[in-house]
Amino acid sequence: MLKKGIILLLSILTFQVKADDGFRLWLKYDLLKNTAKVAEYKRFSSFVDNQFEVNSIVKTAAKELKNGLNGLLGISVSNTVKSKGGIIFKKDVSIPKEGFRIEAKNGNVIISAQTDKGILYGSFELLRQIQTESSISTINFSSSPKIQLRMLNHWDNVLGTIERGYAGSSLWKWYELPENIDPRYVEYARANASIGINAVVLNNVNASARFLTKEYLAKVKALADVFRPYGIQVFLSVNFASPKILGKLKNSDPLELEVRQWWNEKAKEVYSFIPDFGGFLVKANSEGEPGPQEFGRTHADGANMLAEAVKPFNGLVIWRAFVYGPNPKGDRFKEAFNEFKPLDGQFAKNVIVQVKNGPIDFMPREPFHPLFGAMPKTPMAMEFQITQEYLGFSTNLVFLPSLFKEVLSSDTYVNGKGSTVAKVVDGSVHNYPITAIAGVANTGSDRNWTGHLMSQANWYGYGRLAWNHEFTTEQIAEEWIKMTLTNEVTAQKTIKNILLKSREIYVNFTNPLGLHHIMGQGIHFGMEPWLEKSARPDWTAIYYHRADSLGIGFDRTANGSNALGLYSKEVQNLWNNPETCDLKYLFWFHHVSWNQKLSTGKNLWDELCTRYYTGVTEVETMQNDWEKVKGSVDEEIFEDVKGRLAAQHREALNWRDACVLYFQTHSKQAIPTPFIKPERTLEEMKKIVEIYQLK
Ligand code: GCW
Repeated sequence: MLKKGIILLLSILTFQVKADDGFRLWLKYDLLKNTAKVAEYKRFSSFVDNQFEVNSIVKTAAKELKNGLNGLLGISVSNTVKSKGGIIFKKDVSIPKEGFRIEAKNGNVIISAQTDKGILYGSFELLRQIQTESSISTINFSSSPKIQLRMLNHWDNVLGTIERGYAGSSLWKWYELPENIDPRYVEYARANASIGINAVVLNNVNASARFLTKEYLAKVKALADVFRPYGIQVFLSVNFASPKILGKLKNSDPLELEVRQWWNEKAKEVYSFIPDFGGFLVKANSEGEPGPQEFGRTHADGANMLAEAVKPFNGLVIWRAFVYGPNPKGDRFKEAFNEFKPLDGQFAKNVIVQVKNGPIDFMPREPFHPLFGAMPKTPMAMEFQITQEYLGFSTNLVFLPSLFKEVLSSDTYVNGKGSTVAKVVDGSVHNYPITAIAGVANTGSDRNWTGHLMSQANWYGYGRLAWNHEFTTEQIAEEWIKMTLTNEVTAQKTIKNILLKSREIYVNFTNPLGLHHIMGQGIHFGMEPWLEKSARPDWTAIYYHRADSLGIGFDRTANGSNALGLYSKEVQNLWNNPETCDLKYLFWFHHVSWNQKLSTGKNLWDELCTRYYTGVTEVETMQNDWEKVKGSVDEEIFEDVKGRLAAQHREALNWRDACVLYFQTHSKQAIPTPFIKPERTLEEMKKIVEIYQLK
């Protein structure tokens, strides 16, 4: 009996030690196996001495360090200060706000900063150095964020659903708040703080006015109180029609006195709940959301009204530029530019315009949005999407830092060579006084937060790039893998290789050569290149790919819509000749004949097929590579990723077969050798998509 009990107990214990459900993200703090390193780290970890001011953020830092070191080194870090062998927090006003320096000196490690947030980020950095087994005996480096506001935007709704969320439901339990504080809120805040995220927008940009009621403000306050010690400021998305909906005013015209007064009062109320509230994020006159244009006013009129309301409290207004109208003859690519560019200089000082990375909508690949660099007098925030709306939900492994980095390092040439998008966003090109970057979150109630465990790397990588856009994708992948998956070097290399190739693989089997917006209607999953009719012309696929008997692609040169003309001359020169245009962007800018010979040596049709077919075999390679790490990563994680890769393979086959068969109806050419023509027919592929569309 006793023996049986012991065996049971042992098996429970072993199970708990071994199984990893991904909940702890990259902050695992498991005992390090490298004994030499542990010995080195222990020399610096016997106590934490706070020579900084005591406040809740610094307390958080000390607590995190102690917990982390206890776990990683298997020691107990004490409060008793000695002269040597500890970690010391020190004030240094010469360090940029939120930045830090970590330095080994006189047998201690000193974390210096100007602000409490700097101490917090420095502490997480020291833990990262230890988690990734770097040397700290001679450590000496400084780091500070290049962008001031590093935000996560949640598209979470009042009823607990998440628009475009693929990892369960909302983390925010509105009905339980403010009384019940889910411990998970703290875990969420820790994860964000560890990568330098300092602001979150709690709710969907398709915003319910309910968030501005007293009842909800009390709930928002409860969350803000949890996040504050982690250096995270809270923002809300607001519904522009709130004065009418909540205030029962006759309209929400931003130039009406009573509307302005309503917002002023509302802002006062919000700040009475949350004194350090960040401000409002607004989606207006976009996809049916209300906005100032309903009253003949401009985006600037709308933004400035809100800016006036939050100004007394140092609040900000973040106004989105994601606008486009249903014009069958127009080009959606140009619309945000045409609406916003003329408003440059008209926005109040505390307004930031938030622009999606590309001109259409978070596609697997887009050229950078032409508004970056075009509004020197208006701070432009970057909006990335971390949740994989157009990138295969949480069944596809796609390492998004590759996409983010591609956009950030694109050169706008607005102030000469080197005026990259990153430098526009971080303010160095136009000296913006406020700088911001946002990522639409991929978090949800799933135990592992992001559905696909590998998508944790996208949350992590977004934060790291928001901190410093000069980090390389290699470095980010390495750090994340070491902290999250394994300390075995061969496995680390294999996984890194998978991550770094994954985005291009996804592009290959879905949207090669600059195809875009050919995904399943509404759901945005799977493929629907044949889509001809939708509620709006610019929601169809044919509007974008323009395939016909002659060729394929959207002519955006001066012969076509001339969207290319929105970029600086140097960028135009890069892309305006179909013979020399980077193949990545070919169909973004050119209608190219099926028989056109490309730089790859193949004709266009053959190249298109080659991309779709290789995309699928590359997914197979990812699957085979993943098999090699069996035994080096946790079993539960291994199996889960393996299963999702298999699902991805099925989807890649669907994309390939559907797209080559459909485009073949235009090209009228055979599938080139050595590829074998799909076993399924186009009609069969259409049925699969029809099923995706069933409600
Ligand atoms: O691409 C679209 C999404 C919508 C989203 C919108 C936006 C929040 O399909 O779900 O709405 O973008 O960014 O406003």
